[in-house]
Amino acid sequence: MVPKNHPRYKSLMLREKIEKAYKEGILADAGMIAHGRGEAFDYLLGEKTTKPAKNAIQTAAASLILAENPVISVNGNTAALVSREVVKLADILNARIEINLFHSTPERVAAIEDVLKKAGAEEVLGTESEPSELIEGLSSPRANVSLVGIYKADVVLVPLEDGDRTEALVAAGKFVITIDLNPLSRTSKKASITIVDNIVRAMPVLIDAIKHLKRYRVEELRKLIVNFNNSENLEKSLKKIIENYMKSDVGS
Ligand code: PTJ
Repeated sequence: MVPKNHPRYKSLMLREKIEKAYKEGILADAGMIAHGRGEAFDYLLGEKTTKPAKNAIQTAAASLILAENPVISVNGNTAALVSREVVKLADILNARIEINLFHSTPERVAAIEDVLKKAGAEEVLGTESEPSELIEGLSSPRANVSLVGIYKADVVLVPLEDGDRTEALVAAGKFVITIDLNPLSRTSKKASITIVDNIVRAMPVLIDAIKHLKRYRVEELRKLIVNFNNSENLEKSLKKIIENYMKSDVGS
């Protein structure tokens, strides 16, 4: 049990969640490593939602509101950390939730479906019980997507993604939003919008932004999207890391 006054309480609690999810068969083995890499970047970001992240979140919210067929793609780490928020987000957007795994096994798909259903999801796509299609240019099991989910989607939220799939989704004409703590990753560079933040902080902010921006006119939302430049915004995230490092303003 981590004492509440521990300086790294929040981070250690996330580790506990990740460990538990691993033992429950939700997380891939590599999910632990991916989490560790995320922790390192989060440390350098000062474990805060930065200004560029907030900017990306606003734009992501606008894109998701304007989407005709928004889909939230869920992997092991996402299910382990933010299953309730995924369901909340899907509810307010009327979006579909789809499980899509890199290290896919029927057991993991079932365990993740169970977590999402327990979090309140009524429908979970990406299970073996519905028709699937192939996204071109991918050799991993991630190429298999639901016909009524990612295949048909215009906007896809794919947190903690790998570069190949982001690239393939963009090539398939999708508007791809990712959440990735690493501003240097291929996913971050290839996505239409990259939120460089910890998924546990970004999701509640994204949900609030959607609630707020839903009142805006379509033209105002479009303007937010047109004015956003992902490469420039990524550079700002990277600068934040460098600034923190130079000031030794991180760490506890
Ligand atoms: O559940 P599966 O089988 O689909 O596998 C999922 C993982 C995450 C193992 C797989 O997609 C993978 O190997 O991903 P990568 O290539 O390691 O990329 C994961 C990215 O997520 C890295 O750039 C990490 O920095 C980032 N990351 C890790 N934890 C978080 C995060 N970003 C936001 N919030 C986090 N909590």
